[in-house]
Amino acid sequence: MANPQSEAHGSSRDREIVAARVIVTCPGRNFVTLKIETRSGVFGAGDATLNGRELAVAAYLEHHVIPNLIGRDAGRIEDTWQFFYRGAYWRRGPVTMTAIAAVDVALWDILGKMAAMPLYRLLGGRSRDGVLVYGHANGRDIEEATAEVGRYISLGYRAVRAQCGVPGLKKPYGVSRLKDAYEPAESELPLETEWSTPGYLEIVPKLFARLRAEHGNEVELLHDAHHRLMPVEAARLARDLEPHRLFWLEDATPADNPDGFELIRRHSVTPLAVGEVFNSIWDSKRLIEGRLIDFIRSTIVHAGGITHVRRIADLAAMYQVRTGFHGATDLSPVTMGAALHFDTWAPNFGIQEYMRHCEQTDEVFPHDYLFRDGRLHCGESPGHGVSIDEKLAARFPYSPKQLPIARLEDGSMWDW
Ligand code: EZ4
Ligand code: CO
Repeated sequence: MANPQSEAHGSSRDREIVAARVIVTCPGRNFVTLKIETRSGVFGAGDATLNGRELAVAAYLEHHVIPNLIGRDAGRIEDTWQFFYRGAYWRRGPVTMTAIAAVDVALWDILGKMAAMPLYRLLGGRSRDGVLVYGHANGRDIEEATAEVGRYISLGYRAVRAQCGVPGLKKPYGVSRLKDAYEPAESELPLETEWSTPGYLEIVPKLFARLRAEHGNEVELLHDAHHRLMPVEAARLARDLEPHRLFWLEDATPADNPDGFELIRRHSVTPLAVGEVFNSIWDSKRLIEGRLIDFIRSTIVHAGGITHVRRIADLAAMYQVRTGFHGATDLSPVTMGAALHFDTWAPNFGIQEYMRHCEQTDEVFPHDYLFRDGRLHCGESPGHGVSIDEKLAARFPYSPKQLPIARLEDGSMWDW
């Protein structure tokens, strides 16, 4: 039995999980949230959103996770993580690891509230004053993308990801129909887009030459190739981009086979980032240990929560690889809140992606983080500082949406 004297913030009876529920809502886009409640009435929230596959995670949580949560001690975060990871027998995979992440983040949130401390303090305290973020500047052509980068700079951003359309392609990746609201999952069945690598390899170096000429060298510039290149093509792009000093080139080639990154490395010193689709430390082990990347993007919601991503960050730190968490709008404000606390602590933090959510989303998920001078700042409220307004959430029913797919001109399926 635990010594009651050491239980300054509640006994194990107070910490007992008495209820947990899944909330699916669509305030501008779909989100899945897990809310856990203890006997003492403390609530914790965890994001469980897997873009385009939301209901698979919701069902996993409802049928296979929640029955196991009831009656457990909310303070046993590590044991609960191990229970759902080892105990399922079927390890890893995006659905399982997103469900585990939702539980883990909700439990860290509860721990923070019980300890009356913001999450970053539980992790070990502040390593920096604010979290460098990058925004998304998209344009149909070089002109438009250049103007968009300028708009971000004038909003105070110090780092901007730039994407532009490829001449001859109808619907290139990353180009929004509405400014500020780039939402790739826009139709019930996947939108079919087309892809052609030669035109892309031609235009991207021109875009960055123009951006440097127009906006100078101070702003950090990033680019996302979205897993569309063969390793040798990625090597060429990385080399062509060297004069423009990118902060990183993201997802240059699919990382299913990490050997591809060795080829890129051999030819270029453009920094490389990968991992937004990873869900486990095992996805990045060879890339990190082989020093084949500079930034690891696996993020809290899709890679097992704070408990697991901390292990990834610690492994990365040993090889001077820094973090650069995925932060698109399909990651809910709950993930953004948790990520900002993590970023505030992590000694090897690099940068945080930040696509602003729409107003409706912000209203459904009240939060205390804020943007100032190119950085995001986590709040000081206990836990991760993000909650869900369930009444408001109920007004936005789930709306099935899938991510687009890409095909080559001859109809072959390609990586979107
Ligand atoms: O396409 O989040 O770097 N950000 C990205 C995103 C992803 C979406 C997928 O759900 O690549 O825009
Ligand atoms: Co990306």
